[in-house]
Amino acid sequence: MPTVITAAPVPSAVPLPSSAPVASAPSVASVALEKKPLSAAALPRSITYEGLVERGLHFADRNGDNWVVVSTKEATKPGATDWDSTLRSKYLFVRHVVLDATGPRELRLLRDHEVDCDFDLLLRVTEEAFTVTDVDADGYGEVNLGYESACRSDVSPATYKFFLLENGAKFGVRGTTKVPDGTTWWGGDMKADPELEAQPALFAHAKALWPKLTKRPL
Ligand SMILES: [Ca+2]
Repeated sequence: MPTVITAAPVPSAVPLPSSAPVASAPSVASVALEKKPLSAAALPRSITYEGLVERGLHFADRNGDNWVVVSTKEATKPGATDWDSTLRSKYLFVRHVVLDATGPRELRLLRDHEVDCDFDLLLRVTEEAFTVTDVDADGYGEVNLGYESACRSDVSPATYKFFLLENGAKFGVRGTTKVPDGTTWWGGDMKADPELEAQPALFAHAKALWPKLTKRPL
């Protein structure tokens, strides 16, 4: 089973070493989703990112040497009127890069944000969902990424999104978390992208994960 590799947040201004060991490209016939620990300090200098590195993945597949960097950036500004509190914004960046002899080649950049929030701002990647799989056994790793976001002053369901990033393609499920509401439940709806529904193995994987990722304890 793939393991999730987490990096402690560090300021982007911290100099990074020039390179890290590069995994040898596996054969097409036997793709091992080999993972190596990834800390921000282990990121090759050629792989750039915005804001602070929150976590990362490093694995080998049919594309070669894959790096995934999750970073975030936060900002604040004054409210529009005297009685408005400070408005907070948070930006999420997920960059999937293949490193080959000529340098980094970006397969996908996923961006999202929660902006100008004057309540409780939430934009958080689910640690246990951040991993790499190859459930359709095509030799290309699927980066699993789930995160919730909200700007709210109560305990209502948050927006939840789950993506599989595979060889530059993005397959998504969008919906909400499922939260207790007295003796019943509130939220938990999900809608898959048509592109995901067209991929049976990936769709089954995402559907199986969805309730585990989105259901909050009573
Ligand atoms: Ca795959």
